[in-house]
Amino acid sequence: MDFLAVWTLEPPKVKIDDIPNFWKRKIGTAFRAYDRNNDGTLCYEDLMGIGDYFVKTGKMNRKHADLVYTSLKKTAEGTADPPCDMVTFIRNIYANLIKKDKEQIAKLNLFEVWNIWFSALDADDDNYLTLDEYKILWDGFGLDPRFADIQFSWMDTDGDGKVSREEFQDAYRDYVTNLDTDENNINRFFGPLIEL
Ligand SMILES: [Ca+2]
Ligand SMILES: [Ca+2]
Repeated sequence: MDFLAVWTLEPPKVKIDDIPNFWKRKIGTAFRAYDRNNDGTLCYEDLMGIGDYFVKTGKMNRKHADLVYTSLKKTAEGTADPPCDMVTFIRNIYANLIKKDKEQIAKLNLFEVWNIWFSALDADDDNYLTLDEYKILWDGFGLDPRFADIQFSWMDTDGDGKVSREEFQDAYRDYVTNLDTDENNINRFFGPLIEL
């Protein structure tokens, strides 16, 4: 299961206005990246459309492209029907993240998806992402390429010029679970933040 799929769990009640704005922008930005056809709702076709792009552009061999589909299908688990709008998406993720039993959330293995993504992007299978390997993700999600290297450097916490599996997953975990409202938090896992 993907962290973002927690929106499908029965959420405790929470008002959208009570959610920190900075965090809302982060999750809204993730929503926008997944909403491939840009119609304001997230559905199964959006997710598969992302997978198709990776295959179509020929930037991945079959084995790695299959990993992309595996990952996207996990994100889609339970999210295909009905299509989800952005506000529902943000509110339900927040409600489940903040209010639900932490142990229950921990059991869901919510970061597995980005472990698979890492394998998909690691073209030479050396267990590290170079900037070029990483840029495939930005291209596939249609993110502004000008900021890819900034995010890459931010994730490379040990400064060895490569992003390890741990560094990659830590960046995702921080992005979705860090409620810090400090605008200086520059983790941009899904590209520049949208305004809400
Ligand atoms: Ca590599
Ligand atoms: Ca590194």
